[in-house]
Amino acid sequence: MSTAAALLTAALERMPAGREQQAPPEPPLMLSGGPGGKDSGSLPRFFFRRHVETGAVGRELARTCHGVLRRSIADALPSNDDLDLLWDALCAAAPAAPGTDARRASFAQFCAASNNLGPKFKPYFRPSLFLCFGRDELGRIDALQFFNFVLRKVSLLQARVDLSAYDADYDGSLSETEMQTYIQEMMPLLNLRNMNPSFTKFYLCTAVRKFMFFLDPLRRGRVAIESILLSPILTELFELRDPDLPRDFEHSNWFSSYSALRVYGLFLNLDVDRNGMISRKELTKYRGESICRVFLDRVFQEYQTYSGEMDFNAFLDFVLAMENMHSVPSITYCFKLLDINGQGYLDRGSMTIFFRDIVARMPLLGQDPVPVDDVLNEIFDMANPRELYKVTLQGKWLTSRQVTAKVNLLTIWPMPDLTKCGMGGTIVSILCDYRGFHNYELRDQEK
Ligand SMILES: [Ca+2]
Ligand SMILES: [Ca+2]
Repeated sequence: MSTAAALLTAALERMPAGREQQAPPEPPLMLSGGPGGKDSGSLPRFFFRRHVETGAVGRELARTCHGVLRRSIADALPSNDDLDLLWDALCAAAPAAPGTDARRASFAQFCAASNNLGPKFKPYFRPSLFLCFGRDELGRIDALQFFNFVLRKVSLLQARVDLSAYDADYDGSLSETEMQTYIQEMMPLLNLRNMNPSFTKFYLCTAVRKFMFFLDPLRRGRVAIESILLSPILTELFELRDPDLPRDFEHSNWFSSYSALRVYGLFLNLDVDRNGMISRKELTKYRGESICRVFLDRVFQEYQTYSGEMDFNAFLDFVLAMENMHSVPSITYCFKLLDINGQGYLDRGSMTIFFRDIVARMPLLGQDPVPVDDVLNEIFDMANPRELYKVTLQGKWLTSRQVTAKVNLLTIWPMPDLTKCGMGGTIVSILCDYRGFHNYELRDQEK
């Protein structure tokens, strides 16, 4: 044995058993400019599990603290009488211009109005807030605009406090059941004409579904309170607190008794065998059989069914998608159905499958069939996809290879097509609904 071989053998013998199996420790992944700073030397932590109180004492403490916080915020809010005082103070400080109702307040008048008001209005009379409003050449703001701002903010804060009372686990969001309880307790305040108490269960399903369909796109079963407050859906519900709501408004308001009974009537009319579910065959009759048959097949393939049949909740999702075709949640709902091969985009092949069904129906309705390719070319023109003949929904993620190649992010991500082109609803309705295509043709001819 040579000297080198002997040294190597001796070294191996001195090594602890199993040492040769261990891989050398990997150096930490270095990030420059990460949240941990230049010297953090490792990936920052992005997820922190929420601490949930499991003990009886801890739960009671959390409940009490939450209640105290809500009460303190509610007590600090101006009441209706306080808001009347605010308007009186603004009128006294900023008299109306001769011959008009317009009231404009300078900063000095703005401050003078606050002198006669209590501490509840202190947050609204900050100089920084005054500067947020548009000012005329004399530096004055519109008193009515300021008053409406305070009114809106107080109303939102009150709604925030009210909604928080139903957030049983204090996570800032409401589940479907919590939303149902909120609306059920609000029902006596709503203008619900001709509502039979036995219909309450179906009314609550119908009302809550609209919140979930529009504000829970990932179908997590809960909606953030902040999203509820910022959405026009809550305003639509609050409209029904007006006892003199005009009939026209009732017809267009999803939460009215008229609308809820209309949708429930649709469900009952379609449910021919009266088993409380809608089968694929029964859904054919929806909207005068104008929905493309392949599209209806896809609804039963992609969305939850029970033994191949649709329950009332699934039917509500379908109706909301069909009746709000130009909204992003509806386009997203339909895109999943139209993307028949699960490719993440619509191409000529997948669109042809749906549109051919629409064309086949034209002679039955006394119309000449249109060339499929011509309409598909119009659709591609409307969507104007970044990648030729591939209409995506709202974006395309980079592959790791593209990141490594340091491609220009702005040129390939995101790739908004259907939801950003402004014609997504029209495109989807052309492909899935004969009436949608017919309306598009009529509009085209009127131009
Ligand atoms: Ca919650
Ligand atoms: Ca049925």
